[in-house]
Amino acid sequence: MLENLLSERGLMKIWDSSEICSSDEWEKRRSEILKLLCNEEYGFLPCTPDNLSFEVLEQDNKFCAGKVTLNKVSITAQFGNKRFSFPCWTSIPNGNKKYPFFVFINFRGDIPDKYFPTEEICDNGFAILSFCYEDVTSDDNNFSDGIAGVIYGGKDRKDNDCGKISMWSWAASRVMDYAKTLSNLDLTKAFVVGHSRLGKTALLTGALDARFACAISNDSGCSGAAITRGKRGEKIKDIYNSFPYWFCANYKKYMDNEHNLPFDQHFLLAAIAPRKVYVASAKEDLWADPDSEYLSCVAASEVYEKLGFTGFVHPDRLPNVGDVFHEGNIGYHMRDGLHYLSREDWLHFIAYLKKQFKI
Ligand code: GTR
Repeated sequence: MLENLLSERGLMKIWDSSEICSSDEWEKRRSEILKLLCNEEYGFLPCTPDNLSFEVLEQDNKFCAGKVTLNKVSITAQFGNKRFSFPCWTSIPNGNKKYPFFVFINFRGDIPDKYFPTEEICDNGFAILSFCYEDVTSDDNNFSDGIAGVIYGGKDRKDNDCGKISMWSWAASRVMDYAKTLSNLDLTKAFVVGHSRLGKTALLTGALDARFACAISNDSGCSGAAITRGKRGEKIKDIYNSFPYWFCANYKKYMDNEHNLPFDQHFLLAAIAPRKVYVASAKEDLWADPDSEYLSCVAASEVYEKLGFTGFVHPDRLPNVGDVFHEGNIGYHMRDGLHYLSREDWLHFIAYLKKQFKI
């Protein structure tokens, strides 16, 4: 059944080769895919910093009944004679271990926050490093504030220069740079997470930055996990008209023209392979289109299988509320309710990671 649905939607194969392939061959194909995604959708970051520095600004080592240390840290990037700083918060259990950890791209800087139950995450044996996306650059057409101001400095954006999603993703990788300086984190178990526009950002981060062992997107929808060919709800035209600044200017070529995209969003999921990717949907989030998010997982599975790994383990049907598919390198669940990053979503992410990484 699902094979037919994929071919009705005219989905492209990610990799021509029909046989099991070596990881070197995949890395070559993967870098072509990353170039396509950056050139046509998210844009390239025009420059990289010469130097990074970190400073702990505040510390509370009695957070969560004394079980957790909460630090506020300033991350500073130097670009020639310009500098840019943004705050990040680290919540790390107080035990004597190396903790697996989330890098969480959030809408707000609050700890805890309605989108993340900090204490419960830490009680489950995870640390969490979070930042507020608008501390990096504003969520609007202003390209003169935050990191946007530093990298563009009043210059026009070229058609393949980065939009805001790429900049938020850049910041998530700088948080990972900071994580590398901490002795109580397990760097082999780093997971990037985001919801909605920040779920799109988490997927891009997982694709570009191989230090993340899993990228988790919650309700990321259009230009995130959901395939665009045949998508219901939000389409490229809707998203580009409302949020042109999230993308590079080239993306507008595909408004009402999805079939000419030289890829689809399952390429973004696959670009994370052989590392893991997790897609979470909510039944009533019709603007994101749960079926298209699910079909993207089905289509991305091809790459894991050609590499000789388990891809997406699922029945041959569309998803229902309560489905939890945690067996493969692509994890998935669909919960009841609306567009939201809920406690239930976090508990599924945690269960998947515990199972897959033997935590
Ligand atoms: C919507 C947008 C979606 C989604 C959402 C969000 O307005 O159309 O693609 O990203 O915002 O981030 O909450």
